[in-house]
Amino acid sequence: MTERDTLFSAAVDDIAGFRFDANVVKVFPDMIKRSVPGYQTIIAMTGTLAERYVLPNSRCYDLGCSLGASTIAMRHGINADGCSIVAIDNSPEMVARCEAIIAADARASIRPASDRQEPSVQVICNDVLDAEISQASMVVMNFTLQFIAPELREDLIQRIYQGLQPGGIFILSEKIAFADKQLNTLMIDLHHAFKRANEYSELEISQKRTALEDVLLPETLETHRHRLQNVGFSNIDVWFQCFNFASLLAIK
Ligand code: GEK
Repeated sequence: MTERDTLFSAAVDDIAGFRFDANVVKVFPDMIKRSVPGYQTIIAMTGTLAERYVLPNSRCYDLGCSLGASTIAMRHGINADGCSIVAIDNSPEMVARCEAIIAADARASIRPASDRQEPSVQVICNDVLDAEISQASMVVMNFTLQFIAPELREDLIQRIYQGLQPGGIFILSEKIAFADKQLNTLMIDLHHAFKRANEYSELEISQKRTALEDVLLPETLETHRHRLQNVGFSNIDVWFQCFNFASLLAIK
């Protein structure tokens, strides 16, 4: 059972930088659904893309897996045999809960013996910057690059590229910024309207914004595109966008 996110509903004197701790884990599914426009669509389509792109005997990666929503979508979508999914997050509290959710999902979705082999799932507590990525046909990084120091991002994307097999797919979902100031303000306002419509108060919206200020560092779509091109991806485009949230796909 997921709890309702009320983490910032009361006034906080000293808003510390946002951390993915036990309190966040408890409310995470509610928080992300009510905060990220299109989250459920992006997760569902991750499964559809897995069905199309994941090759037999390859690995899939969910980088910054949180509670494993993308991992479960991939696991359900994959049709190829002999695949494994590696889900990585550096929050021990997230990883512990993710393991329990993945185990419950496995029990609930046992298929008849004649069906395709169920992909195995390994949940690892690690920094994505230290993760080894190899033999991959699909790498998903949904709303995680935004938390990595900008100067370390290209190196990580380079390693993802190197770890993918030719024809493999990389899904990168992020909160984005806009170079045009007026558009940037408009998109932030529209996002706040989305949060208000999902019953977050003005206080919750403003305190969360402060908590994320130096922690979540969005970049423009142009910056993301250039970085993906620089490391070698050949086919790159946005497949989903709502306000200042977007998902890109890049094919090796
Ligand atoms: C979803 N993808 O539900 N290494 C590993 N994990 C990290 C790092 C890092 N350096 N930095 C942050 N994280 C998920 C949602 S949430 C997005 C991803 C959000 C982890 C962090 O612990 C958290 O679980 C996740 O990245 C970001 O589709 O809450 O906005």
